[in-house]
Amino acid sequence: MSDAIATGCPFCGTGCALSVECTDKGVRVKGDKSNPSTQGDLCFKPIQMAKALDTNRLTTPLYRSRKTDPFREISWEETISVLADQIKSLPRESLYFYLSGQLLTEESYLFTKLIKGYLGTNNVDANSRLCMASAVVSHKMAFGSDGAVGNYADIDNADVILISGSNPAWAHPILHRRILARKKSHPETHIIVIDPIRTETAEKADLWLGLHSGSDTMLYNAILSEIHTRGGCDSDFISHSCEGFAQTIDAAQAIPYVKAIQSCGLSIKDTDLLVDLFGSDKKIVGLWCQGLNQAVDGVMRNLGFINLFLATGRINAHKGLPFSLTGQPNAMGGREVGYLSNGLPGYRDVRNSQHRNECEHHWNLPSDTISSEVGMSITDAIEAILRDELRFLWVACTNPLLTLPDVSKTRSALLQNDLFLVVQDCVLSETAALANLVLPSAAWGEKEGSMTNSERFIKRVRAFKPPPHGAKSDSEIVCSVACALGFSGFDFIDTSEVYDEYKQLTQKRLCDQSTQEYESLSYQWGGERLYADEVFATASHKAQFHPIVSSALELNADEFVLLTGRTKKQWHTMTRTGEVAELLKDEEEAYLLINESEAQERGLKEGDRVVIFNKLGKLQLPIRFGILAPHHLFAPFGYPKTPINTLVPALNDPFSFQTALKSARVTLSKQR
Ligand SMILES: Nc1nc2c(c(=O)[nH]1)N[C@H]1C(S)=C(S)[C@@H](COP(=O)(O)OP(=O)(O)OC[C@H]3O[C@@H](n4cnc5c(=O)[nH]c(N)nc54)[C@H](O)[C@@H]3O)O[C@H]1N2
Ligand SMILES: Nc1nc2c(c(=O)[nH]1)N[C@H]1C(S)=C(S)[C@@H](COP(=O)(O)OP(=O)(O)OC[C@H]3O[C@@H](n4cnc5c(=O)[nH]c(N)nc54)[C@H](O)[C@@H]3O)O[C@H]1N2
Ligand code: SF4
Ligand SMILES: [Mo]
Repeated sequence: MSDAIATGCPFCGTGCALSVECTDKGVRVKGDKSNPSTQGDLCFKPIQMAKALDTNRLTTPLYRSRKTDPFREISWEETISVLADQIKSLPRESLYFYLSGQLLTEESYLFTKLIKGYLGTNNVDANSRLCMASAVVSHKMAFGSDGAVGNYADIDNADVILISGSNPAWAHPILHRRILARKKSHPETHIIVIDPIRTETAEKADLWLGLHSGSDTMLYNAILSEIHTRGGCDSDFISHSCEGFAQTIDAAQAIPYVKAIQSCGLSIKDTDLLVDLFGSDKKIVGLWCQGLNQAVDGVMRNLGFINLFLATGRINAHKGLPFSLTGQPNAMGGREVGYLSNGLPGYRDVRNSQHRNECEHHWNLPSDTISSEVGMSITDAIEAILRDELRFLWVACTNPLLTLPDVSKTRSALLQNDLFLVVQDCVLSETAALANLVLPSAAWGEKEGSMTNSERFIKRVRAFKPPPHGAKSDSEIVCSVACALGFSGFDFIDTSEVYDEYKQLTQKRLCDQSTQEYESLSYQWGGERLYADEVFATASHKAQFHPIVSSALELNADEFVLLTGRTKKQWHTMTRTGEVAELLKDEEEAYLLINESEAQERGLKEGDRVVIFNKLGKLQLPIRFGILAPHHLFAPFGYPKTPINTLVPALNDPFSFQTALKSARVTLSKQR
C-alpha cells in the first residue's frame, strides 16, 4: 500500500480536499481532515469516479487534415509540429482558444501567457462564460473587483441561509450538508430557497419561494423597497460605505410591493418574512449560482440580490453577506489568471495599459505586445467561425458541442471546412469526435498543480498514478507547442516553477498569494472574508448600488419555460461519471420534469415520452413528476443522446455575454 496523497476533488467548486491511496484493490478516496476549508468532508462523486479513471482513455494523438476523413494515429512529435505550423500559417486574428474552469491554475496560466502574451491576441474564452461571467461582472460593478466575498464558516453561525437559483443538495453537496448541520444544531435557523422548482434543497428548507423564471429582479426590487419603507435599511453603512442608493431605491419603488410580488407568482406572507428578516439584526448568508447567472438579465439579478445585502449593512461576519457559489473546481483559479477574453493574471484587465505593461514586463515581452482589445466571447466566436473569420479553434478541457447554446449552430461551426479544430481531452468527447487534431491529455490524479475553491481557498492537486502511456499533461502540451513556435519563457522544469512565476503577478492584487509556497499550498487569499474593513476595490473605495429594472415572466399560451441544469450524480457531459454504474442510478437517461396536474391535463402519466420543441429543434424525453412554478419544465443538460441545448437559443446578457441557459421557451406535445 502506498502513502496517502493529499489532493483536491475534480468536481464542484466546493473544492473538497481529498486524501487518495492507491491500494491492491484500486484507488481509495477519502476526505483530507487536515484541510481547514472542507475539513475532511466529501460526497460520493469522487469516491465512485475513482473506479473509472482509466476507462475510454485516449492514448495517442489523432489527426486528419479534412474532417470527412477518418482519424489517423500520429506521434506527439508530428502533432506538435502540425499544431505549431497551423498557428504560424494563419493570421493571428483568425485564431481562437476555448478553455475550462476544470483546468488547473498553472495550466490556465500557461495558456493565458501563450495566447495573450506571446501570440498577442485576446481571442480566448473559457466555459466560465457560460457559468460565472455574470457573477464576475456584478462583483466588479458592486465591489470593484472579481472575487467571492464569503467564507464557508459563515454558514456555520448564520441565522438565515437564503439560497437563490442554486440547488446545493445536488450541485454543492458538502455545502448543503453544512447548511443542514447548522439547522440541526440550531433549529431556529431559517433556510429559505428561491427557485422555480421545489428542488431537494427547497424540500429540505423551511420556506420555498417558487417564483416564476425571469422575475428575480422584480422580487429583489420589491423586497428592497419594502425593507426601506419599513425602516429596515442601514443608513449609516449606506452613507459611509456606499454610493448610488438614491437612484437604486427609486428604481426599486417603481412597482408597488404587492403588485410586484404577485407578478412573481409569490405570496405576500412569504415575502414579508424575508422583509422582516432583512430588517432585523440576524446574520443572513445569501448563496446563489446559475439560476441568477444564466439569464439575459444575469448581471442585474446578481446586483439586485447584492443590493439587499448592501442596503442592510450585510457585508461582514456579524450580519452576513452575499456569497456567490462557483460551479467548477477551478473556475476561481481561471478567473484569477485572467483566462476570460478581457482578463490578465492577478485580476488584471487587457483594457488597462498599466496592467498590460506589468504582464509584458513580467513575461519579458516588448511593450504593446498584449492587445488592448477585449477578445470575442465564445458565442461570438461561434458566429465568427460561421462567417469564416476564425480559422483555428483550440478547445481544452471542455465539451462545447453539448454545452454551448444552440447545438445545431455549434455543430455547423465546428464542422466548417475551413476551421482547423484542435481538441485536448482525456477521452474522445462529442466535440473531439469532430476535430482535425485530438490531443490526448492526462487527467485528474495524473498531474500536478493547484486550484482555488468558492471561498478563495487554494490547495495543491497532486498525481497519484501515471497517465496512460501516450497521454500528456495539459501543461506539457502547451509548453511543447510554445517551444515549437520558438517562444522562450516556457521551459519550466515542473509546475512549481509555473506557480512561482504566476504568483508574483498576484503581488499587491486582491488575490495576492505571492508569499505562498507551492509545495504546501493551503491558503485562503483575502482572508476569511473580503472587504472586512468596509473599504472596497472601487475607485472611490465605496461599494456601489446599481438601479435594477424589474422584469417578470411573459409567456404565450401553450408555451412552457424550459429550465435546464444538473442532476445529482452526473457531471456535465458525463464523459467520466457516465462510466460508473453507481453514478448512473436513476440518472441513466435525461428526463422532463413537469407538474403532475399539468401532465394530467394533457393526458400524460409518469414515464410517457413527450416531444418538446421550438424553432431550433425538437427532443423526445420521458416525463417525471415534480413540483414547479406553473408552466415550467426542467430537463438536465449534458446527456449526449438528448442534448437539451438543441432547444436553447444563444441569447446573452448584454454586460457579461453569459447565455440564458435556464429559460428556453418550448411547446410540449404527446409523442405520436
Ligand atoms: N452533480 C453535479 N454537481 C455539479 C455540477 C454537475 O454537473 N453535477 N456542475 C457544477 C457546475 S459547473 C455548476 S455551475 C454548479 C451549478 O449549480 P446550481 O446553479 O446550483 O445548479 P443548476 O442545476 O444549474 O441550477 C440551480 C437552480 O437554478 C434554478 N433556476 C432556474 N431559473 C431560475 C430563476 O429564474 N430564478 C431563480 N432564482 N432560480 C432559477 C433552477 O431551477 C435550479 O434548481 O454545479 C456544480 N456542481
Ligand atoms: N443548458 C445548459 N447548458 C449549460 C449549463 C446549464 O446549466 N444548462 N451549464 C453551463 C455551465 S455552468 C458549465 S460549467 C458548462 C460545462 O460544460 P463543459 O465544460 O463543456 O462540460 P464537461 O462535460 O465538464 O467537459 C469537460 C471536458 O473536459 C474533459 N477533461 C476532463 N479532465 C480533463 C483534463 O484534465 N484535461 C483535459 N484537457 N480535458 C479533461 C472531459 O472529458 C470533458 O470532455 O456547461 C454549460 N452549459
Ligand atoms: S462536494 Fe463537490 S468538491 Fe466536495 S467531494 Fe463532492 S463533488 Fe467533490
Ligand atoms: Mo458551471
